[in-house]
Amino acid sequence: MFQRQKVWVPDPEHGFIMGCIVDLGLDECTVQAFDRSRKPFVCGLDRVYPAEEDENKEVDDNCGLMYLNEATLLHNIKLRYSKDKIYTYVANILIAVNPYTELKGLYSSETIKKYKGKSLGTMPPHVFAIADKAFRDMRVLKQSQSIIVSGESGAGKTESTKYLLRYMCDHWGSSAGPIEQKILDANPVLEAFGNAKTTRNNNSSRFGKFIEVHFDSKHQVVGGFISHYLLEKSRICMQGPEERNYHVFYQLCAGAPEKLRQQLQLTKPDDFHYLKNGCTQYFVSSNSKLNSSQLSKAHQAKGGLRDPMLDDCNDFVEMDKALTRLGLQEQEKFSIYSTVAAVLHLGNISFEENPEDTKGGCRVCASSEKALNLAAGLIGADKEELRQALISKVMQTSRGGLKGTVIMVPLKVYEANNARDALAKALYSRLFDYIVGRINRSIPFKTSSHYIGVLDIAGFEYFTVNSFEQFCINYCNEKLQQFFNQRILKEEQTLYEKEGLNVKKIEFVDNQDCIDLIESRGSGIFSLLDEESKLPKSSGAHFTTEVHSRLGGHFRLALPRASKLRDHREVRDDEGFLVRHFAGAVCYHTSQFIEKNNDALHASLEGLVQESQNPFIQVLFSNASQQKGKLTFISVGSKFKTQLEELMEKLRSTGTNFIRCIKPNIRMVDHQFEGGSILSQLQCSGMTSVLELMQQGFPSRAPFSELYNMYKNYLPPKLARLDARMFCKALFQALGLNENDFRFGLTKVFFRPGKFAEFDEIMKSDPENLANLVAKVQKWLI
Ligand code: AD9
Ligand code: MG
Repeated sequence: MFQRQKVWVPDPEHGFIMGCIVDLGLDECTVQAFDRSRKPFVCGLDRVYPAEEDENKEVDDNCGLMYLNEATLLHNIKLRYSKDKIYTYVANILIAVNPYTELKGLYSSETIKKYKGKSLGTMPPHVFAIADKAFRDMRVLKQSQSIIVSGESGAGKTESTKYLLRYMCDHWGSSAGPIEQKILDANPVLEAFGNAKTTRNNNSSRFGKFIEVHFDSKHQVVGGFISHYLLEKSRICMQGPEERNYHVFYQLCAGAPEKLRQQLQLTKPDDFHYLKNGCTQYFVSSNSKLNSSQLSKAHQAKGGLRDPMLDDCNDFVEMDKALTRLGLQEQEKFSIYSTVAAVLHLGNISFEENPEDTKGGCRVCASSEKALNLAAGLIGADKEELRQALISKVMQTSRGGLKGTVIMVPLKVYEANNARDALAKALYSRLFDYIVGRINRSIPFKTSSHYIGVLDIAGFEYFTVNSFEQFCINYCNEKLQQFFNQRILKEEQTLYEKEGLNVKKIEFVDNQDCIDLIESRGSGIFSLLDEESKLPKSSGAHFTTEVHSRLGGHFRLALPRASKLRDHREVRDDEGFLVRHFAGAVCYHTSQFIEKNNDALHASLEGLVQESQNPFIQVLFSNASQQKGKLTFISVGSKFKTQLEELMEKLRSTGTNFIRCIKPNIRMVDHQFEGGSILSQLQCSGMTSVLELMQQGFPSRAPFSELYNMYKNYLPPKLARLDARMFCKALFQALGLNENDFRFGLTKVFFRPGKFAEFDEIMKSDPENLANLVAKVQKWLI
């Protein structure tokens, strides 16, 4: 069937290249690429796709292509991207390619106005069109809506989310009223505390969020609510090469007023252990609104590096103003900044072996006394108590099942380092929780009728070494993928069947088995991890062995292959496991799973912060119920599982819209399209699996009654008296619409992608046409 026809064949670099088939076998073929420098090569027939006749034709909606497959999808996105058209639909799903450059007018107020109230497909694809659809669906269907934004790091999720919120907030509110402003102000604050420069994204969100904008019955914004997920805690104490800690640390060092910096004893990032492992540069652009002395100080410290996207001085000012607008007084802001400073000073406490201690204990280095003093002061603890809490832990001896006396166990240097880092992480992550909570309290919350929620959460991840963080995020993506499947595929199919549309049944791989492997109560990986964590002598190796012995037969689980886990060393089976995710197999390195899964501080530290003289620190730790001397375990995995279940419940109860963000290249530059990696992103986001159904399906639909109500006023009363179904049939017949473009179900008309919009245009456009139409309908009825 393909002979001499233009086809797309797989290519690791470009995704697909164009060629023609020169020899055809049973399930293989020989292809000659149009690029004649390449020799003919053999390729499996199942990976060869027909190409469009006109290879320069690009369409707003991929469903408008003659051949809808992953190769034409990729090519269409590429053609459009080359013309700065970064948005493309696949039916109602929006694909957004990060332009890495400002596209003129793309998000202007004029553009916002143009999208107001327009059906999806009547205007070029845009995030605004999705926001508008969500809003209209909320109004018409009287149902809350959600917009799920996904993609890999740097793909543009957070930027898209900001545009969606802006559209919702300054679009319908009384021109960015006070509530809308607060919702928008949340962002610079969340980014300061939860974003960091990584090698993949200079402004990478290291947490997930679901932002709800609430509306009243008159569709005015009346409130907002933010839920956050999984702040990356390891970054607080350690960053990879070329990466930074959370922005706020540098913002404070660079942009805080002199007085505040002195009070908190903040100097340049290089002076702090927690900042100097990665990259310590300040980022200051020359257009900063700082006075000259601040600027010159910041410039001295920043080294030669400039980044137009990051400006720590100015960002501090913006973040501080946003906190003020959110209603925080000077004292509360001071408490927040003090906690940030406490983390930095805490990080500067180092330990050394104590030669006087026969049990191998350690002591605080003499050079760290100042840091110890500062940290204790900021935490509101006694310096000596902090010292004791860091270099020893309290334990209860038990004899014959009876609780014995409380004893102090000295810690080794590495244990004291861990204790210090655990305290720093606890302080910072609780501060982050506090800030989100505080933002929520500051956004008013009158009775709301419905909401639109935007989910900005990391997509599927696989690195050279994958740990607990990737395990959690990939688990989350399995759940979201299942939801995507259910919404787009299952529901479509069920509906087609119900409506008797006779559309071929499409199979898709359900990933419930993978989800069960991870989350099943009692036997899932999370449960095994919690079980292990509660053992007196838990270990990563024992946990991994348990996973393999108890879940060994599971199709989705395998032993890691040595080469996959680490590059240069043989790896033992007890160091990890492999999960076959929907988007590919990932090896997890389990050595830190136990530690990362535990949110509890050891008892002496917990006691220290709970009894802090600083009321703010007390508030941060007020919900921790801990008995003195008892080592508890707070499971990060279980908490995330519960949070995720709540999120899924919300998503299930809303109407959903999907935005798939794509990162065009790893260099983070404009106008560079790396086909191979983009194709893999499309596969990971489940886009390619959705194509087959879309191609055959009818994604737009409208109940007869809805069509009737929409158009009855356009036609004479005689016709308007017809029953809704009859009315629609007459209308379609008279219009002479192509039967391939629509189908009549039992209750609805189903349209091929884009056809509903076309139909609507015909109906509403020119009156002369309509008069002809009426005549035709009448004729058809006689
Ligand atoms: V991460 O998972 O949080 O690491 P995101 O959120 O997917 O990631 P982000 O939105 O932060 O990526 O985008 C990365 C960078 O791309 C931004 O800082 C901008 O410099 C750039 N970007 C993204 N979207 C746009 C856009 N629509 N127009 C211009 C953009 N630049
Ligand atoms: Mg982000």
